[in-house]
Amino acid sequence: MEKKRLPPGQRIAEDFPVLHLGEVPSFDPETWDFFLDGEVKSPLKIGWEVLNKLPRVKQISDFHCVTGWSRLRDEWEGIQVRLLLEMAQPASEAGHALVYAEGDYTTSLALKDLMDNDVLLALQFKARPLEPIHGGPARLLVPKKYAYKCAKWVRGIRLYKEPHRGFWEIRGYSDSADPWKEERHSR
Ligand SMILES: Nc1nc2c(c(=O)[nH]1)N[C@H]1C(S)=C(S)[C@@H](COP(=O)(O)O)O[C@H]1N2
Ligand SMILES: [Mo]
Repeated sequence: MEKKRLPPGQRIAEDFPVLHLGEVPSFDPETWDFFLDGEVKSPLKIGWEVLNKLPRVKQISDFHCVTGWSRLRDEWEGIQVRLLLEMAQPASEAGHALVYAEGDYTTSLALKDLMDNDVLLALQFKARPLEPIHGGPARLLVPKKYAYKCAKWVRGIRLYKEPHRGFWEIRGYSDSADPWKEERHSR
């Protein structure tokens, strides 16, 4: 039964592995902000307090790391990225995005993929604030892609006319990253 939820070449992780480069960044709610800019009509920069007043959704989602482990049916809560995009109003020429995290981590997504209802700026995991090691205070959740798209410690999104590759996408990992098609490496 669970097999139907498990993409090819993946195994279920009993724990929640912690996987990232560099240090866990510190979080100061006074200075933290989130931007949405580039090819938008109304660039956005919002602080932690304002972000927390936005409506949230809860969802059950799966999480697939390209190295082969998956977590199934976790409860996540956050703000739909779609809502943030609608606030910023993408320009008609905008088709691509880079998601920027603390440090040098970025990940690339097509704008249409970011508009999916299940793409969240996730703030809670299993009804508790997201732990710093898992990307707290805010990480991207893109359930339909390998988890290198789920940038931890997200600080903003920039829209572009042309595609731009993110950190792992430059280093040989697939830009489309569909676990059901095993799009692990770029070709
Ligand atoms: N900022 C940042 N986000 C990141 C990474 C990273 O190195 N830095 N690694 C990615 C990868 S490859 C995976 S599998 C997941 C792991 O998330 P977890 O540590 O919460 O399991 O985070 C993704 N997001
Ligand atoms: Mo990963």
